[in-house]
Amino acid sequence: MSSFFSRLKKGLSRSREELAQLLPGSNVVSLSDAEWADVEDGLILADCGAETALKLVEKAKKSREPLSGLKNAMLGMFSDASAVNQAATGPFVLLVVGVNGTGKTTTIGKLATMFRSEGKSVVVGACDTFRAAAIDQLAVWVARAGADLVRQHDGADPAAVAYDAVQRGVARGYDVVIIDTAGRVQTDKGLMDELAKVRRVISKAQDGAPHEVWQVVDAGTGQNAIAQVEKFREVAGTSGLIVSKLDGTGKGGIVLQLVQRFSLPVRYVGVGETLEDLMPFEADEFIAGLLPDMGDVDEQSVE
Ligand SMILES: Nc1nc2c(ncn2[C@@H]2O[C@H](COP(=O)(O)OP(=O)(O)O)[C@@H](O)[C@H]2O)c(=O)[nH]1
Ligand SMILES: [Mg+2]
Repeated sequence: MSSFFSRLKKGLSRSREELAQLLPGSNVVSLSDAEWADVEDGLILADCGAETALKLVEKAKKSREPLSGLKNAMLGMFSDASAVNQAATGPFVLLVVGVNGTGKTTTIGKLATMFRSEGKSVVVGACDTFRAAAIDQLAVWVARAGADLVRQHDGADPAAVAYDAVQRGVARGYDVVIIDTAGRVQTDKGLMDELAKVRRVISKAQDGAPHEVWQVVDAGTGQNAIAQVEKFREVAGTSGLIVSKLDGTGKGGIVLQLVQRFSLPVRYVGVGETLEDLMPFEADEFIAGLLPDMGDVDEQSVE
């Protein structure tokens, strides 16, 4: 078992243990309606949301075996992830967006590290210009990753910094440009307009950019994550999700709910605070972390 997977599994342990109480192993061929209702409640407690929980249970009920039925119902919610959109020419430009504190800057450090380990050159634009501390925090991550930074003074226009960063990426032949942005609540119209402007300006600096817009969602946010993705997708054109802090939530059903609602690919998950704690999202690994395996179930029934 990879250490990443074990951290994910540990992070999701609360949901898994609760669901293990409700889902018997392969020796049981059916659950009563009351038992399925308990499973549905368990899924809601795991952050799946009422609508997704109902859909999962309706599908799983048709299966001959409850646990594998639920597993397959979950897998069915993930469409085959489309490939990441690539740049036709020039650098791959990635805009990273999301609410305050979700983990954008940390995730950018992790992504820059990953791209560097693939031998790619990376420049990062510090467009969270509200606080000097935010720029300094990003500078530390970027230096550790071995990437370069484009910054201006604090208070500078974020769109101007984004433009500079993409232009630098094009002019100097970088492979990847990543744009960090200030966190913003999706209901703040002024800041959301500013984000739309950042996006527009990026497209002026390079045709076809940004190639991807990844929204970082904190797994611990609960139901508000839905409203966040809805609004950011509308304003910034979110094209993929990164779910951070899956090491700490104890839950994780929010991932299923987001995927079911928005059909957006989950590209990566964050499982810790260091540069290495980012893993590509794999639906089957994730589900294996969320649901009890036969071993867990058997342990339960032995007790
Ligand atoms: N446990 C855990 N903490 C994380 C993860 N990603 C980010 N954080 C922490 O979340 C906090 C906010 O992160 P930051 O990158 O500054 O968020 P931003 O405001 O979206 O840029 C920091 O304390 C990070 O260390 C993660 O995957 N797991
Ligand atoms: Mg930040």
